[in-house]
Amino acid sequence: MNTNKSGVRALVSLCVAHGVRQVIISPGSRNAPITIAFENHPEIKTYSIVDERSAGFVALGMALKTKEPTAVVCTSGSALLNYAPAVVEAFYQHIPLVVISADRPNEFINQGLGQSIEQHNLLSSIVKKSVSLPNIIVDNNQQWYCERLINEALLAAKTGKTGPVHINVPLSEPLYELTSEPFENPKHIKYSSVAKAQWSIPEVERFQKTLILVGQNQIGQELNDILSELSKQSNIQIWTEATSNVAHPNFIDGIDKLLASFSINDTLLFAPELLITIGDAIVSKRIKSYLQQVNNFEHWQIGQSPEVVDTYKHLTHIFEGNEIEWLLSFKNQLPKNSNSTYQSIGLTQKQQLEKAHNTYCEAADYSDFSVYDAICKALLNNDIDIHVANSAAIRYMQLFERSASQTYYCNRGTSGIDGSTSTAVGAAMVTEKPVWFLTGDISFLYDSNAFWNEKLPKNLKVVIVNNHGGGIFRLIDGPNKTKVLDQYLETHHQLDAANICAQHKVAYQIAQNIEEVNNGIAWLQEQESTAVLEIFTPRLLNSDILKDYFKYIKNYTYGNN
Ligand SMILES: Cc1ncc(C[n+]2csc(CCOP(=O)(O)OP(=O)(O)O)c2C)c(N)n1
Ligand SMILES: [Mg+2]
Repeated sequence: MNTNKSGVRALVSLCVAHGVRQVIISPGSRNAPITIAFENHPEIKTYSIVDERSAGFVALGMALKTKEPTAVVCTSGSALLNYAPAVVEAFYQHIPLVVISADRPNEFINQGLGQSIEQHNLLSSIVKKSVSLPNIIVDNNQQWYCERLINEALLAAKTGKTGPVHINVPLSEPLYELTSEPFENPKHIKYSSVAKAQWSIPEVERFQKTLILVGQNQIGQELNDILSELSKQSNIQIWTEATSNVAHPNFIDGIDKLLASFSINDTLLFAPELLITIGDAIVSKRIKSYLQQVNNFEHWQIGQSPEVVDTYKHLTHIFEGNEIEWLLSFKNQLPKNSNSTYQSIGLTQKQQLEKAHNTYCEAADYSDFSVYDAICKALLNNDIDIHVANSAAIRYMQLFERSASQTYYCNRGTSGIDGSTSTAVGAAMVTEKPVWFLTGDISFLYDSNAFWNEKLPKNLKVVIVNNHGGGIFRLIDGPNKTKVLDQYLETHHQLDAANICAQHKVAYQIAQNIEEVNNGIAWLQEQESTAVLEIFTPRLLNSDILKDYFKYIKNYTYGNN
C-alpha cells in the first residue's frame, strides 16, 4: 500500500526517473507519506538515520561515490536546519544532494504549532534551487505545476555544475491514509547537454508532424539558413513571428492569423506530434492556449539555457546548447523520405490566408489596423532596425509582411511599457543604421524622458499611433464587460506628443488619415535628425476592425465570403 498523496507519489516517481536510488530517511510524522512512498518503490533503497546532521553527510558520502543524486528526507521544523552543514559542503563540492523536507501547510506557519518554521527558501543561499510544492492538488494546472517544480529541482541537481537542491513538501493531515494505486507516470522532463559532439536525438523518424516554433531571437543568418532547409521537409511546419527575425516563403508567419482561421478539423490537422521551440518569448497568446489544449505531443526545448520553460505544458526534453548545431544534427538524422502531408497542409492554408489578408487590407477603414498596414508596406525591404513598443503595436506587427532586411526588437522579456522608447534611443545611439520605433501613445508618454538625452540619435524615427489610450484593453476579451474599462484600463486621454517634441527640439508632424500617414512616413524617411510622426486613430473603431479581420479571414478560408 502506498500513500494517498498524489504529489508525494509523483515526487518519488520523478526521483527515480532522474536517477535517485539511495534515500536516507530521518524519523517524523509530517514526512511519513514521503517515507511510505519511498519505502514502497522497488527501485529505491531506503536507510534510516535519526540524526539529520549525520544523515546529510552520509548521503553526501553516497553521492560522492555513486555520482548519483542522493536524497535525504526529514520532518518539519529544525530537522531541516540540521542538514545545513552537509548541504553547504555539497554546494562547494558540487554534489547532487536532494534535500526533501516535509512542511506544515502554509496557513499554519507561525501560528503557534510545533515544528513549524519558515522552511521555503531556508537553504536558498547554499542550494542550486529551492522549490515548495503545492499542498493539495485539485486540478490539472496544479498537477502540472507540482510535476514541473520537481523536474526543475532534480534537473538543477544533475545538470551544469551539479549541486544540492531543496524540495519542500507541505502536507496536510491526515498523513497516514493509504491507497492501492500504483505509482503513476508523472511527466519526466529529460535533458541533454551540448557536451556530446553529435547530438543524439531520440528516434526522429517517429514524427509525421513536427512543428518548429521560433521565438524572439537575434541569432541571424545561420538560423535563417538551417530553418530554410528544414522548411522543405514534408513533415515540418515552421511558425514565426516578427521578433523571430527569420524569413522564408515556406515559413508560416503571423501565428494569430493562422490560428484565427482554424476550423475544428484544422485544430486536429495542425496539431503537432513533436514541437521544437527555439528562442525566447512568443507574442501570440492564441498559440499558448491552442497548444496547451492539444493532446499528447512531445516538446523539445532547444537553447543555451537548462531552465525549464514549460509554456505549452507539454515539455518533455531540454537540449542545452547551440541551436544551429542542434538543428544541423536534427536535419542529418531526419529520414530522407516521408509521405507526410503536414508541410503542404500548412502552405496551402498560408496561401489562402494571404489572399484573405490582402483583400481585407484593400478595403479596411482607417484605423490602427490600416495604419500599421501602411507603415509595414512603406518599410518593407528597407535595411533598418525596427523597435516596437509593447501592447497593441507588437500584436499588429505580427499580421503584416516583413522582409529579411529588417531586424525586429521588442522588450518582450517582461513586456513592460516603461522603457521601449529609451531602449530604441539606446540602440540607435550605437548604430549608423536607421532605427524606427513604433509605439502606442501610453507607452510613449510613459517613457517621454527618453528624449531627455543630449545625444539624441539623428537616425531615430518615431511613429506614435495615438488611439487616445491603451487600445489593447479594447482588443482583449474581458475588459469591455466592466465599468472600469475607459477610466482605469484604457486610461482614455486627449494628450499628444507635440509639447514633448517641442521641448526637446525634435521635428514633429501629425497624420489623421491614410494619405497623411503615407506622406508622414515619407517625411520621416527624409528627416536628417530625430523626428516623430504622431498618427491619430479612431479610438472606438479600432477593435471592431481587428475583430472583423479575424472573422473575415476565417470565413474567406472556408469560402464564405
Ligand atoms: C510598466 C507597465 N505598466 C503597465 C503595463 C500594462 N499595460 C500593458 S499595455 C498598456 C497600455 C498601452 O497603451 P498604448 O501604449 O497606448 O498602446 P495601444 O495598446 O493603445 O496600442 C498597459 C498600461 C505594462 N505592460 N507595463
Ligand atoms: Mg494607445
